[in-house]
Amino acid sequence: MPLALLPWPASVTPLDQPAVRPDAEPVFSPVDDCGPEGYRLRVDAAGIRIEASTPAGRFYALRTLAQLADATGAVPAVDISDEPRFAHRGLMLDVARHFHPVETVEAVIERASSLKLNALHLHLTDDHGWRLQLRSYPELTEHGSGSAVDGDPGGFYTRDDYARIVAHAAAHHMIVIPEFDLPGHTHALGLSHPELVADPVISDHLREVTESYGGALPERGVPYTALGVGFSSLRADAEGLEPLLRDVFSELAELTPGPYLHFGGDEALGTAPEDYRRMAALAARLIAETGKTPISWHEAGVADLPAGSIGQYWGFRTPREGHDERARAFVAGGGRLILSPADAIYLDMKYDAQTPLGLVWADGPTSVERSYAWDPDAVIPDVPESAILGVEACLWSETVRTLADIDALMFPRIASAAELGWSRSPARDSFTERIAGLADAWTAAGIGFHRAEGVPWR
Ligand code: TNX
Repeated sequence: MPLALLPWPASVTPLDQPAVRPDAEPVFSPVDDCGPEGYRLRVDAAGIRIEASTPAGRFYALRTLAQLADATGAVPAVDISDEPRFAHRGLMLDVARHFHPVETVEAVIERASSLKLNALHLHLTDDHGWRLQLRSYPELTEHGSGSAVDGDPGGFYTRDDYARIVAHAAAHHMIVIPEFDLPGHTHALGLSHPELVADPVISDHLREVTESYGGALPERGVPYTALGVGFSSLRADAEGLEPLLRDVFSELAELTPGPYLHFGGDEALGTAPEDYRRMAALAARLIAETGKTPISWHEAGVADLPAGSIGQYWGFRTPREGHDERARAFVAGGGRLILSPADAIYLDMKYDAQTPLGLVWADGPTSVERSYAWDPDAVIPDVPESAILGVEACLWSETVRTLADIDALMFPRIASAAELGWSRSPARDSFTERIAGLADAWTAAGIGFHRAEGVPWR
């Protein structure tokens, strides 16, 4: 049986000594050579010793220790030296399609940090809802947060709620990356600011989606509750656009201690290319003026962005339709990439045809095996590893209403993103066995994981 460690550490040496008793307290030593998130952990007859250079490193050592402990709390003798491959190991949660209350987000933070993820990306706005109350424009939530997909109840975070999420994340060594998505995905913004949005663009594709999944076509001024994307757009020529974007991004920057703000930029199918480039460049510039680094989905690589802007790639493991070219534009501009290949780590894809929740557009269902079958280094050709900031799994919430739904789609596949983001040499042969080895701990923590095929569950 391999040790049930996930992600797999940089170096693990089992020691031929008895396990250490459950009540042994770890002894910490600060050192200066473990890096910003690394640690060393030695468990032997002398006890449990941890070395780290930062509180984050010490936190990760304790996460590893928790995974090593058996049901009685005894820990096998082992010598581990560890540090992450990538600085960014993220999880995106969509709170716009369905709203998820603060307690749920806190539970998601605990789950993600147990696998050494360090960033929570909150998709705060979309066609279905504007989910963050702002002092500068309270009407955005007043008119834009009342409903959700399928006409389910909506909701929003107050500034205090958001501060609670940020603090809970920080206590788990995670940053929050908030996203206001534009210029597409802005129907909910138009409910309070009709002068800033164009009429919905009703394409054949939108009609097809509406016919297969149900619901109504989008209508100006009416909350949207169906599953289509790409029909809404901000108006590049609207006079009030720049002042509103300046204010909302400044307020978001004030509320967010982390270094990044995300402005979306995906699937703006209802926006003329020239207008798209203008609005993407505007949003990125306004974010840079707050002192934060802009992140956007890879489409925005066509725009003129501030140097160092980060691109988030959501194309497939083998890029199609020039998605990799958009991504490379960020690297050419001195920025880096976050990899979220949709056919591997979009957690909202079904596991197989029988999965009750989830979608299938990313090349059909995503098995556990497929979620793990890729290498961050190999996705975008002609990009050096130094240009990859990290890996991020995305959980869109069209079909996701509760923490139980989140658990069922997130676990076990989040383990793939966690390992590929952390481990320089993923232990591929033992991956599914290590997942099975964590099942009892997940159950004890109340995590309703999916007993997915391909994992040797006991
Ligand atoms: C694509 S890929 C989206 C979202 C949807 C998701 C559903 C990308 C950046 N955007 O708008 O919610 O698919 O899987």
